[in-house]
Amino acid sequence: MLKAIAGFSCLAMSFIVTACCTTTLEADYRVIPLPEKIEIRSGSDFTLNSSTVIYTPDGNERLAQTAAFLSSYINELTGLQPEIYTSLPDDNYIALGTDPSLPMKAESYVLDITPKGITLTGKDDAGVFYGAQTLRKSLPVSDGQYHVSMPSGRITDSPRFGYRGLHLDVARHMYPVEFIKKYIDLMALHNINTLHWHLTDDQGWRIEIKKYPRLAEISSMRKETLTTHWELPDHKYDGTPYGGYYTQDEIRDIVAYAAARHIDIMPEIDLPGHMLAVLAAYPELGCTGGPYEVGTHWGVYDDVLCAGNEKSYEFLENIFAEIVQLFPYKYIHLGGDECPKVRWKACPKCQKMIRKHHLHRSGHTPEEALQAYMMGRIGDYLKAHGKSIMGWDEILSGGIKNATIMSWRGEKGCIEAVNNNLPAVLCPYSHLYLDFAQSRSKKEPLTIGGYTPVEKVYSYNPMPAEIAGDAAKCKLVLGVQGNVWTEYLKTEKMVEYMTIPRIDALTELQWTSAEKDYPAFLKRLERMCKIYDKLGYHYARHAFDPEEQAQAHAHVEELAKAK
Ligand code: TNX
Repeated sequence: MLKAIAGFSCLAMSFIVTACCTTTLEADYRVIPLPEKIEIRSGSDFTLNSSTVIYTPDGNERLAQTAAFLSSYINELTGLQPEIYTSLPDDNYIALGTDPSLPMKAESYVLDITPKGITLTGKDDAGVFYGAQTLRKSLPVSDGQYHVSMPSGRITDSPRFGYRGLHLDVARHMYPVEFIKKYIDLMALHNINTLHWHLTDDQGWRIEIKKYPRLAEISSMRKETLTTHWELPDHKYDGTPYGGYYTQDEIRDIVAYAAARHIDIMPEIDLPGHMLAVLAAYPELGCTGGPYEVGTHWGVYDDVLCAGNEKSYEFLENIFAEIVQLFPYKYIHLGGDECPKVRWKACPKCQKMIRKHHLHRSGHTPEEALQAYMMGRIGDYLKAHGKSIMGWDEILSGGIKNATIMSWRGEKGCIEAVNNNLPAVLCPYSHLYLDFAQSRSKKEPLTIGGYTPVEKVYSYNPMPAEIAGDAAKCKLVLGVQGNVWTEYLKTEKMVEYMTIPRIDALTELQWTSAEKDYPAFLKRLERMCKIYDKLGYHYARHAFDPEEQAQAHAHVEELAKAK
């Protein structure tokens, strides 16, 4: 008996000790991307504790979803798990709501923090989602369960650009569905709203197309992969077949997963170059008829889709008939990059097509005009299906109309596009190719080359000086994107290592309008890294290494001087 009482009292004691010792840590609203305006009021804080609830109005499914996300975000970091209510309690709440009349841009939000509760008002549902991301990132990170003291005040925030993209190449290397979702989660954490999904290339076709089963059977598999750098002599191959593809069910699942997180997926079917994998399965679509094999090394191949053969157009239209069903986003990316013209020059069918459509009198080289003709025809097909097209900046050279230009070879493409009244997205390889090396150290894993440390990404000014003074032209710059090409990124860990934390600098370019302050950014980044640790993301730490910092800084200064 005595023993039992002792046992009981001991248990009770430890409970009280735990309860009274729940630590309270302080939130910090200076997150990444930095909100537009943070005003702190003096006086008492709001305390996030085990009785805090999230209120979401009954009947709004999108907000209910964000409420569920927010509750799980809070749980991941603090161990607390706020319940979700559809009636507003008197106090200790985080209340979600929208107000379309807020005099702010789409995707904006206001957070009002008082001792009684937090009110998160979005201009729209997406705004509420971004407000929830800000709350999440403002939480301190520690072990075990803890309460959070949230300073009273007001946060007013809107994105600088409407198009905030991150790209992923799954053709050179591919990753399981679970990883694509983890990548989407990473994007959500950074307020990035568009996944540019590069699904096809010379080295692999990664999407099931019911009408053309050989794409999955043949085009998705390569016999081996280059293991050395493509520009160095003495190429070595691993001798191991590599491949795979996403089924249409998997694609639908991923699209829905992204949509729940306010992320659109823009599929890219790269054409008419970078299509060797297709030719391996359907050699009649190439100018020479083959034989062809799926690419095993990186770079640019001369064999491209024959643009003089009506069958190529029929093939593309059939492919896109399935693509438009799978991806609800308004844009389809048609590639258009790096398409050598040697085969077309020697191909009677291509030459005949050029003459038939008077492309030799277009003012462009006949073969460039032929590419523009092909992209234009597919573009018209897509337009008839309610889509708009995007393409790499090469498509400007044949005189394309009605396309959004992705400017990757510097800013020239963007400038030319907006001067011709075409919208553009900036992703110059000089600053926004996240497959480039982040350090010059010999200890780095093999990469494609270049040198793009975090500070360099951060230093990029995402508005070309040539058009900055012209408001109408600036408006045509829809946004900014970071590209993750995966020739050398064999594993999921490598993708994370290359993407994080450069994604943090990227999101500041996309979202934040404030003056740059790299040292302050680094402090905020340190806190983000704690979140990465907790969520199990692998990331690069060069930005915190004094030697790397000095090299990166010198490089950025040099570039600024050279300008
Ligand atoms: C250029 S960017 C390419 C890709 C490569 C990348 C490597 C573009 C439109 N084409 O095919 O993977 O460089 O950085």
